[in-house]
Amino acid sequence: MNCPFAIDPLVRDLDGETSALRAAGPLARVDLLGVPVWAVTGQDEARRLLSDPRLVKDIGRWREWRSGAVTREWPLIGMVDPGRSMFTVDGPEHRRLRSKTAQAITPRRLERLRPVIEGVTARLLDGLRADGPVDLKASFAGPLPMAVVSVLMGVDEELRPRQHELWSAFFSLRTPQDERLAVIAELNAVFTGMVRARSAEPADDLTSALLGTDGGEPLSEEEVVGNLTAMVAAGHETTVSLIVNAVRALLANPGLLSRVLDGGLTWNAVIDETLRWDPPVTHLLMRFATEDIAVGDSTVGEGEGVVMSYRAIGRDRREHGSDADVFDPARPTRARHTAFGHGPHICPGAALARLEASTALPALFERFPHLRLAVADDELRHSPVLTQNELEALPVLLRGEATPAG
Ligand code: PLO
Repeated sequence: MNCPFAIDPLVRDLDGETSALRAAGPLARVDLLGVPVWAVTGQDEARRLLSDPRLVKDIGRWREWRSGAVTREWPLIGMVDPGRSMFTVDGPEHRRLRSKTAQAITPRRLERLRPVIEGVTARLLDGLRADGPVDLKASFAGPLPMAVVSVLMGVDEELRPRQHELWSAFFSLRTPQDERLAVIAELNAVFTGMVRARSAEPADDLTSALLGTDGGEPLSEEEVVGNLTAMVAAGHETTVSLIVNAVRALLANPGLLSRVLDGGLTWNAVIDETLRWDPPVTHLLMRFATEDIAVGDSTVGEGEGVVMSYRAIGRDRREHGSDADVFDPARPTRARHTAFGHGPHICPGAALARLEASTALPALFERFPHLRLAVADDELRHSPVLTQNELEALPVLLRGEATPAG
């Protein structure tokens, strides 16, 4: 306990770290860039804690924040103190901030976005050059979710390329902290500008709907900016990895891939198993205990911080059996993951993420059935992003061969 396990900000050995965390127990004491916190690695414990109202998002409850041990200089501060939005409040306030967004992205409402997703997918596939290696992350999995969430929220086309740069600087732990604080300020300025434009002239997008007065007490400008920022961050950063990680898992398991292509395994099974085995979110920051909470043999003390270590949670052997480290879309427990969270804050965009992945993946393999990795699987590297499970790149050969095919 004096020398807790340190999470590596450069993510040099994610599988090793996931195993070590799981071995440390369902509640592990870890060092998060110099700050001690609890990492939840057990499925059952995660479900219990995520529906426990004594665990809240308000950073004002954090002992390390109150004591001044954590300040704006801490590299992860943008994840835990990002201002007011549905991501940072609980209880009735949370319901008020979240309801309009959640209602706007129900499966039925999403049908309106399906043609957008199909169109962007087809356009990106058309743009892939089949001769030589292609980075599927940069050229396919990356642009799709950003385009979709931009249409949903109404982010102008011209703003999108800069958004990619800003978010990757925001998440990367190689970004110097003064630069990250400047990035956060720029994002805030961009989204505040967008919200003011929509409030002067509403459009047919969710940002305008969030400004609307129908249904309950209206949201303040800060709240709409917060929700918009949260949606864009969550909507693109995570879905990119869902697609990339699923493609990677299939390319490493050609036998499974053929079963999927023959219809013996569904794409939904692949998507769930990817969410369990290699989820887009490695660690979700952070919740704070408003009083002592006993969990099994441990007690989360009042004021202590709790991180949900979703990648370790998905590998819980009590939930998924002794072969939990194996990628197997046919496993009966594949959907018993909490990669979208659990309880009041459960991902409001889950159905959208699933719709994007279940459109992009079959379309990709239909167009390029001989797709394969251009490097060995163990040469793939993670980005220096502690919270998101993100590969640096996914180099592939679209036609399965090194030389241009005829
Ligand atoms: C990103 C910075 C924003 O200012 C606030 C914000 C809200 C939602 C967060 C997002 C940040 C980071 C990525 C998160 C997202 C919710 C879901 C997504 C954590 C902190 C996940 C699961 O990765």
